Amino acid sequence: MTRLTNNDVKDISDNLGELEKFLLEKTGRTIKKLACEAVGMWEYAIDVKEYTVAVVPVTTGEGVISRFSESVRDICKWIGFEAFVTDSADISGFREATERMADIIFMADDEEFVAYNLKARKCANNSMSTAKAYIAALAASTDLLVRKDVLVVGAGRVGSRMAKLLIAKGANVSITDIDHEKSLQVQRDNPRVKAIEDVGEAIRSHKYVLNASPGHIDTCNIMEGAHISSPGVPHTFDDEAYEKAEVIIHDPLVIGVAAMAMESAYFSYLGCRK
Ligand code: 2YJ
Repeated sequence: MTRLTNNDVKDISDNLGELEKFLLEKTGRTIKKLACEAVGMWEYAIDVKEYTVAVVPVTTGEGVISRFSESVRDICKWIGFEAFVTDSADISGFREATERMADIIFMADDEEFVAYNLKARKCANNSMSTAKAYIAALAASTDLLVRKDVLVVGAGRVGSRMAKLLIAKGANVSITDIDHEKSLQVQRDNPRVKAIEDVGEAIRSHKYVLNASPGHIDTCNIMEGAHISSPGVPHTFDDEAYEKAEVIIHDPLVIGVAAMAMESAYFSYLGCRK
C-alpha cells in the first residue's frame, strides 16, 4: 500500500471547501452525501454530531506524517462529527481517546488504517471504505453502473475489493495490473471479472475507469470523454488528461476518510436495529 507523504496531506484541511465544490459540480453530491451513498445509508439516518471521533497519531514504522491526524480530524468535522487529535500517540493516545469518551478511534500505521467504533466493537478500514467511496463517485458522475463496462486498474487491496463490489452492482468488470498474476488471482476469486494483460490497451478501450494503482497512466491511453475515479497515489494525471477525460475524481485522503467515518458510525445504527 502506498504511504502518504507530508506533501500529500499538507493542504487538505484548507482545501475541503474546494473539494466539496468540485464534487458537487461533477457528481451532484457533497463529501458527506457521497460517503453515505458509499456505505448504503440515508444521509439523515444518523445525527453525526452525537459521535465523537478521536484521531490517535501512530509513531511505529516510518512514523508520524505531519498534518495526517489533523487532516483526518478536520475531514470528520467537515461532515459534522465532533473530533479531536489526542495529545499522546500510540497506546497512550488510545487510552486518552477512551478517557475523553471517544465513540470512534481513527489510527493508521504504514499498513492499516482503521476507524474503530468502540460501542459496536467493529472497525471500518480504509481500503474497503475507499473502494466503496470511489465506486459511489464514479456512479454519481454518470448514472448507474449496471451493465456498463468498468475497468479497475491495479489489483491490490483496494482494486480487488473494487472488482468484487462492482460485480455486485451489476457492472461488466475487467481488471488490469502490471503484475498480470495479481489480476488473474482476482479473476480466479471472482470468475465474472475479466483479467486483461495489456494495461494500456485495457485503459484505451474503457470509458469508465477506477484507478487504484500507484502507477502512472499515460494521457495517450485515456479515452476521450472517460470517467476516471482515482484513489491511487501518487496522482500523476496532467492537464491534458483532465481535458481529455469528462471527469477525473481524486483526492489523497478525504473521500476515503469520510466514508470510513460514516461506515463506522453506521455500525452503531445497525447494531441498535438488531
Ligand atoms: O499517525 C500517523 O501520522 C502515521 N502513522 C500515518 C500513516 C498513514 N498510513 C498510510 O499512509 C498507509 N499506507 C495507509 C493510508 C491509506 C490511504 N488511502
